[in-house]
Amino acid sequence: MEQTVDSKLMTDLTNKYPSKVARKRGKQVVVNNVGDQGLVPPIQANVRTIPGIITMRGCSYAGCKGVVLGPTRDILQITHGPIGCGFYSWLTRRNQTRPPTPESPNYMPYAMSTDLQEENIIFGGEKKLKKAVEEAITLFHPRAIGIFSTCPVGLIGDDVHAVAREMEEKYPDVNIFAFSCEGYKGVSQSAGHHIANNKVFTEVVGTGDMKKDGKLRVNLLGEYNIGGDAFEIERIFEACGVTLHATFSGNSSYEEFASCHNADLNVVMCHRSINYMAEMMDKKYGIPWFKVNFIGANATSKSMRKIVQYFGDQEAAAKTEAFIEAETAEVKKVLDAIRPRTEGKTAMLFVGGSRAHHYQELFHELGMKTVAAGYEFAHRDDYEGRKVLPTVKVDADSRNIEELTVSPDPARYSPRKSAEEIMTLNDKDFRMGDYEGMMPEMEQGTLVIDDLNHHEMDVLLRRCKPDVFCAGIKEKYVVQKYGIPLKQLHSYDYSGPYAGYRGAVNFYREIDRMVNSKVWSLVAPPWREEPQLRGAYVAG
Ligand code: CFM
Repeated sequence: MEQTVDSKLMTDLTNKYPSKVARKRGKQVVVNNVGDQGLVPPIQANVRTIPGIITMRGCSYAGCKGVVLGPTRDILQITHGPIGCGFYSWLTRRNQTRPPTPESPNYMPYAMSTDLQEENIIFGGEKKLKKAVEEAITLFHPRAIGIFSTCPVGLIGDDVHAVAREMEEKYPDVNIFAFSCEGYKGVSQSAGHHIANNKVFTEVVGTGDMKKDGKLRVNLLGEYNIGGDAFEIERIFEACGVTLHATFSGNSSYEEFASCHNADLNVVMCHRSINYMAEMMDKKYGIPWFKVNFIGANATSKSMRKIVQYFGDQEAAAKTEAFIEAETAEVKKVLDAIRPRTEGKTAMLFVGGSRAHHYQELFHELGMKTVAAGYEFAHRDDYEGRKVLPTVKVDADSRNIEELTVSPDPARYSPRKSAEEIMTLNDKDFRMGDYEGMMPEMEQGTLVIDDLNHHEMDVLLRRCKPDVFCAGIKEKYVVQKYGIPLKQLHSYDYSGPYAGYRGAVNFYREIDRMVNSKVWSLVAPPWREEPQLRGAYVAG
């Protein structure tokens, strides 16, 4: 494929649109150019999708219930809404969990919903919600219940928070809280992340007192155990002598959330979905954070080294080095065999709000070039780095989501590192409380597109013919009909893990199979023969 983005491609992407739409989309399509201090061209992000365009995005309910809270096993989650919302958020994301004992509560295999009907839309659904809460308590005796609002709940005005309060008064042993995460609340699922962070922070964090053993206690933020990623990361932490106190929220429990203020460091994997929590915990408890990435063998080693160096613990540092040496030797064996077959091939990644960046590491290890990438719903800081935060425009849609004012906890605020210690760490390139974004790490002249849509994807595939396209289930079969393999980077195509060392090996093997299979050249898309589908409508 042509490596440089020619101006013709840039025009082709938007020339089918009415001029106003083309102008708007033009601000979300950028040719990368990394200047001094990682400065990159601005990209428009986190704005409404233009009506009529087929976006890849999801909704606020999905971001709150599905993404942030979904992977927690013992907060009983009730979807207040029509059955479809609950059904389609029922484990389709492939987040896994492993309860400590077979008797430990695990509500994840269930889809609990109030199943709102027309009658409830007309006369209100609060009574039904109360009944659902009572039924859930009688059946499961949970410690906590989360209620999640869907679009119609907001439209008819059910007060889910009043219901939560009333039910908590009746059942004081159960922590009951509700999320106003109606699907339409923001421009994408990103709004749901923020709503989830706020509620978990005010209703759960700091309410427990469990403290796990170990000298190096860390919370892992923004890791959701898709395809078993968290299990691999847990294996690595343990081998390096690091205690994983709480994960938000892969393989997590309510008690871990409630007592996460007892850890001494927060590391952030998915910046987009959970940066709010990291910032709020720093302000309230004095726990600093930095960005990590466990996608890619090199990135995993780098992240583990940073974690043990933060604590300055010699014993853990030695353990970590020995572990990294042994693991990377295993990874190298596989990579050496595969890389000659993948070297020089091209990839495009259009996923969510962090994976389009993280997975470039794995392609880099395979010697493949990421020629185009973009997020569905990330904000400018995820593209350009947090340094642009002061210049990010706050529009009406963002203002809709509450920004909590957080101050130091009078009893429990205790800065884990002094200002001087933070400075020393930053001198060693720790970038405390920072994220440099995706674009500064991408090559010059590569293409970055925010909120890619179906039409633009079509143009990219026809014009550039990448060796592999990474996106989700909505894109998968269209791309494959073009004769281009698609790797699902949301659900991992029934596979995984891809995190850590073992995950990297899984990924290398699968990409090798995909980009070297002859089967794709045999695919004849239906539209090659018949570009327009014809049908007849018979009335009566
Ligand atoms: Fe974070 Fe995620 Fe992602 Fe995300 Fe998601 Fe996901 Fe994703 Mo799908 S939290 S932003 S809202 S890394 S569900 S585990 S794969 S779009 S790139």
